[in-house]
Amino acid sequence: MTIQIVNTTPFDGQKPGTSGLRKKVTVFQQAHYLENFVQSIFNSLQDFQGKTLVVGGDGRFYNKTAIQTILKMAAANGFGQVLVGQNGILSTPAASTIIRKYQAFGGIILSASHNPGGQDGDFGIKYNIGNGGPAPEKVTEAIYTHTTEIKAYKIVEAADIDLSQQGEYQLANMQVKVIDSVADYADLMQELFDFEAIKSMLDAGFNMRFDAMHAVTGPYAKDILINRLGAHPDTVMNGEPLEDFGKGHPDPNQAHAKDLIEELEKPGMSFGAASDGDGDRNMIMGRRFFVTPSDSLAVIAANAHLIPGYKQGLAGIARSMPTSKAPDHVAARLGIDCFETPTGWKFFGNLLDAGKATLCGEESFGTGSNHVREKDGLWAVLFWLNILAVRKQPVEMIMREHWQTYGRNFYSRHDYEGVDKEGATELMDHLRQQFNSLQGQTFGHYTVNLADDFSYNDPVDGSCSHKQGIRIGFDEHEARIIFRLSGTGTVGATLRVYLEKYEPDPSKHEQDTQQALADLIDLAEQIAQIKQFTGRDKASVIT
Ligand code: VG1
Ligand code: CO
Repeated sequence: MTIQIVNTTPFDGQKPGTSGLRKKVTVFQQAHYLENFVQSIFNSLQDFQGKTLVVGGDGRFYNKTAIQTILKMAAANGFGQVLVGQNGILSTPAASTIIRKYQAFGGIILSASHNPGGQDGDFGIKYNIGNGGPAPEKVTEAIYTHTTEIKAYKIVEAADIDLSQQGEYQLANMQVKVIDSVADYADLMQELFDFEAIKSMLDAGFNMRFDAMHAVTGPYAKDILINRLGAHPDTVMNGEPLEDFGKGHPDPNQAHAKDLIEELEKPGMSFGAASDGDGDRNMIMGRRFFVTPSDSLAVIAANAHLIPGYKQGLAGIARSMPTSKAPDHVAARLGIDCFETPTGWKFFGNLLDAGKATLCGEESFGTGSNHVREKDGLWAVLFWLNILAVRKQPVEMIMREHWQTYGRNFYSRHDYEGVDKEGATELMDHLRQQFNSLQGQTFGHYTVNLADDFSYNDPVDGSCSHKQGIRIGFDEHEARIIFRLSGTGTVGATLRVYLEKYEPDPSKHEQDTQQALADLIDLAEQIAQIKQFTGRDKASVIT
């Protein structure tokens, strides 16, 4: 097989965002577009000759085409072996598991996560390093620099590999191993959780639903929940991965997981959960009861001692800055650190590697631990099932008891999707101009004690990341409003407004979240002038 050197010129805008490079499928379909980015990944790496790369994706449209190209380019660039999931399928946490288990050099994950898929949808690609986690900023910046300078890429001329069968194939000097997409991941879950206890609970008639949203977790959920734990076959909904996710929006939240919410209305249902396109997000629900992701992290931390894989205790917790401070209250009781990082899982890697944190979480339906280096949807579901099996209480009761013990952090995120980029940037600048004047200012019941751009100094490698979200903090109720622009969208800009207020008094825990936050919601408008800058008078999605 001959190695071809193909001349190319740079594309603008191949800059990885919060989680890899995400663009419309039609953008990726341009000649050389994917190849340029993949070659730029390889150009930014050193000493990978003869080593192993893991490749897989969430099964969305263009996944299979992209994988064939990546295999041929990996062979031409000198990798020794590629482990690829059968049919090109690997959930993000499964890819992380496999990179770690087989001590691969790194991995390439093809996904645009919760963004819609299909011919007119989104596609994405991201590189994970040898610890199994997303490449840190210094690597993504190096990749980006290479994309601006690229002149040629290397690819072998060869027939496509049959990904539908497990087995070993030769591609030039490289071996391609098509592996079971599920087994390694499911085995790891079985090591961490008390499958016997969960199985007994299910056998005793515990009724649950898991909505895979026609995305990658279908085969994982079927193997773990139905085959290994003996749940009823109806437990997994929308379990067939489809290239366009059945035209749905595989984002596990109350706005998009409508099928699940409807199903949970049926009599006898105790638990519901959903995951996103690539299987790293989770939504947890009890009977007519939604668990806010920040609260979920707090409950997981407070109950970790009940779970086999975590009973030795937690080294620390880490949460992204806009995530609520509910986990901080648990950390304080446990006498452990709670780290605050910028948005994006790549910032947790160092803390996990250094043994400073055991659990991590983001308000965006992301929860995980040191078992891998990605957030992990099914892991969170199993964690909850294990807690329920031990505590034998409904989800709602566990949550209410938690609030009684730690206080309640009322929390909500308001997204203004697809707004004009210029207006959104002006809104952020307008906020920055107010930093000095806001300080000490009183609005109704609230006095501002913090107005800044969040910067993060990584305590492990000393790297600094600036402008990671605008924080407005208040004296009262540990209240905060945070403003950020999304780094995962592909159309215009998305403004995220995060609202939080702490309520220690149990007699006030029954309030509706939006009502409890109503004064802060008004204040966000008053300070940021959202309507004026975006032309929108209400959020597109509220979670
Ligand atoms: C969003 C979330 C962030 C998450 C990221 C990737 O980023 O807010 O918490 O880490 O998506 O998740 P942004 O920049 O759009 O706010 V996933 O499941 O899309 O890989
Ligand atoms: Co995801």
